[in-house]
Formats: sequence, structure tokens, C-alpha cells
Amino acid sequence: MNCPHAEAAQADRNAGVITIDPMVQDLDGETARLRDAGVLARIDLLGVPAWTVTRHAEARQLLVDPRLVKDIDAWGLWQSGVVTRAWPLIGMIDAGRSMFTVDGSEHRRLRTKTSQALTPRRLEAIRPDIEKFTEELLDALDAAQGEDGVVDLKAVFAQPLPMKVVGMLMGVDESQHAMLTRQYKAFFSMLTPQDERLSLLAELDVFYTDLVREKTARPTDDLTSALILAEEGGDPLTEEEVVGNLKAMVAAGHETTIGLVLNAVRALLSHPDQLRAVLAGEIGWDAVVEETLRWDTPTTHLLMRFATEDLAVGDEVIRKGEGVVISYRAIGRDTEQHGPDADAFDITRPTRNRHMTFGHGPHICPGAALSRVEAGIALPALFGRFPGLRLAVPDEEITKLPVMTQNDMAAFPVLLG
Ligand code: STR
Repeated sequence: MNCPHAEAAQADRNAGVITIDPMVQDLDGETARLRDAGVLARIDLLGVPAWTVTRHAEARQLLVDPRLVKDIDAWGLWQSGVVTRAWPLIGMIDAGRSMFTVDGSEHRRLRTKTSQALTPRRLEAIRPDIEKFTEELLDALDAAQGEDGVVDLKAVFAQPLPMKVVGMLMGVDESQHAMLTRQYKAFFSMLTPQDERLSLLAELDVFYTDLVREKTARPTDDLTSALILAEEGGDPLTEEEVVGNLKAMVAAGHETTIGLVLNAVRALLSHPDQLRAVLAGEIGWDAVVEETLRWDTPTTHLLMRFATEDLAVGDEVIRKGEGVVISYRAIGRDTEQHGPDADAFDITRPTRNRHMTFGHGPHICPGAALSRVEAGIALPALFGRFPGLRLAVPDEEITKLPVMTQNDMAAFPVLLG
């Protein structure tokens, strides 16, 4: 580029680009910078440029716009070979054919059975199982206290609970839960070398394919078997599609609910007046769950959608082939949606149920009701058993994991009281 105007324009553009920190050293600062950059912000994801949407209203529009699709083949940088499987975030997008990666009528075909299995009414049937898992893990917490009384609420409680629930739902044997937990931890961490990430994804594909074949031969009453079985006169999913849905369910069901439970506990412990009001029954646990989802969403950034034609949003234009991220943390802190104190945690906030953390439109989280049931059981049970629960370290010492898309803590050391 030797034209000075073009150079200046390029510099301007670079100046407006926000580099997303893979080490997550200042999540709130980064979220504020994204919001300040406008409705649409230009971001850099490990060297790859993308747009991100930082506002509730505009995200809501874009999430129902059929000109934005999940198909990676619509991405200019993928078509041209600039982005390849060597990019550390590729597993967040190129995740196989499933309800997570397909749109339109094919998407409905891939998703219907799963969403039907996860309605609030259907979930009532597994409530007793979730309660039982919760009680067992509370016993385990009690038993895991060290000499100093410290126990990691993440490792012993918040992490195993969602894995047990999604494992039961999908028919994944308990003996595999530790392996899956380890693999997903490595998958999401930016410290994992990319060749290792690609080989663990390949291993997971083998694991899930074997499971689907086993369920094909001997169907049981889990959702994996239901996904395999064709409806009468229906159009059955292919093996690849069942595998895709199964891995999306296990990854999503496991990872995000850990964050929801831990972030809620953390918010309550650092807002003791609000904890007191909840324990006194003045306000429901549902308020805690919704406000946590808004204020400290488990999903910081959701990758990615691609424009199939030029799209005008506010005073910017997303060009055909460009990638769009949805920045749920920024969206949860939108002052236009939640008021000037959007950065404050407040379970009495009138807009607490009007967050968009589960997304919107055709891809809206099919597990939303399940995560609400899980957190709605886990939180009261935890504080009921250990009313004196408190952090074992100052709140500032809780560190985030180096994960770009998810809002994950390394550990959550507590004293049970
Ligand atoms: C992880 C890798 C994989 O094998 C399959 C999927 C598909 C579903 C994705 C998941 C991913 C990452 C976490 C996601 C989940 C859907 C919901 C969850 C994005 C890419 C969220 O964090 C909201």
C-alpha cells in the first residue's frame, strides 16, 4: 500500500481494532473498551479480524437475520485459506455438522428432537436425579476439605455436577466423565498447543462415534438413542449429525453451567446483603440465576457467524464474507437495555430477566431450561448445607483461565463455614 490516504485509512482501522486478550487479564476493562468502540466493534482474535456486536438491540436483530449464517464455508478468510485448522479458535467454529453449525430448514431438522427433550415439562422427570447428584457432591465437598478447611468448589462441586447431568441425559458412562472434563479443559485453554488441541478433538470424535455406534446397536432411553432412532416416516439424522449434536450437547452442557453456578456463588459472596435477602426468602433463587447470567455470563464471546451479503448495522457495513462474533458479556452490560448501573450486580433489578445470555432466534440455547433447573437446585442446596460458606482467598485472587470465549475461573477455593 503506497497511497498515503490508504495507509492513513489502514492505520485508522488498526487503531480502532480491539485485540482480545487470550490470557484474560482484564475482562471488565476489555468489555468496557468493546462497548466504548460502538454497536459494532472491530476485534482481533489471535491475528484474525472479525466484527463483534456489543449491544442488546442490534444483537437481537442480527440473531434473526437469515443473511448471517453459521456455515464456515461462507467465511472469506476461510475460503482464501488465511484461516486454517492451525488457528487456535478453529474448534469453536469448525465443529462438524450439527444443530450448532447449520441454519434454515436443515437446522430445524437437526435440532427439533433435542429441544423437545429439554422443555421445562420434560425436565421435571430428571429433577430428582439432579437433586441426588447435588446431595452426593455436597457430601464429597464436606469430605474434601483439607487440613486448613479449604476446598475447591469448582473441582469438587460445580464441575462434576453438570457433567453428571449431561452424561445421564446423553448416555455417557460415569467412567468417562473425568476424561471428558480433562479434554474440554485442554480444548478451551489458550495455553494448549494447537496440534494437541487438534489431536484431542480427533480423539473425542472417535469416542463419540463409538458411543453412537454402540447406541445404534443397543438403543437405551437416553437422548443419544432418541437422536438415532428415526421417527415413523421421518428423516433420520446421519451418524455424523448425531455425533455432532452429541458433542455439542456435552461440550455446551458441561462447560457453561460450571460458570453459571460458580459466578452466582461468587457474586453472592461479594454482595452479602443480597445473599442475606435470598437466604431470608425475601427474593427467589431465580433472581440470582438470571442476574448472574446477565452480569457475569458464562459465554463471553460466541464465535461465529458469516455475512452472505453486505449488511448495514448502525453506521457500519459488515461486508459479505466477514465474520461476526456476539459478545454476550458486553451485551449483558448494555446500559440502554439495563440502565446506567448495568455494571452492578443487583438481583432486584427490574430488567434482570430481560438479558440475552442464551442468545435469540433459531439458535437460542436449547439447554436454557436445563441450566436453570441445575443452578436452581445446586445454589439453594449448597447454601442450605453450608450457610457459612465463604471464599478462602480475597476475591481479587480468583484468577480467570486463559480461555477467550468462555468465562472460566481456574479454581474457587472456599471454606465451608
Ligand atoms: C466445542 C467443541 C465441540 O466439539 C462442539 C461444540 C459445539 C457447541 C459449542 C461448543 C463447541 C463450545 C461451547 C459452546 C457450544 C454451544 C454453546 C456453548 C459455544 C464449539 C457456549 O459457550 C454458549
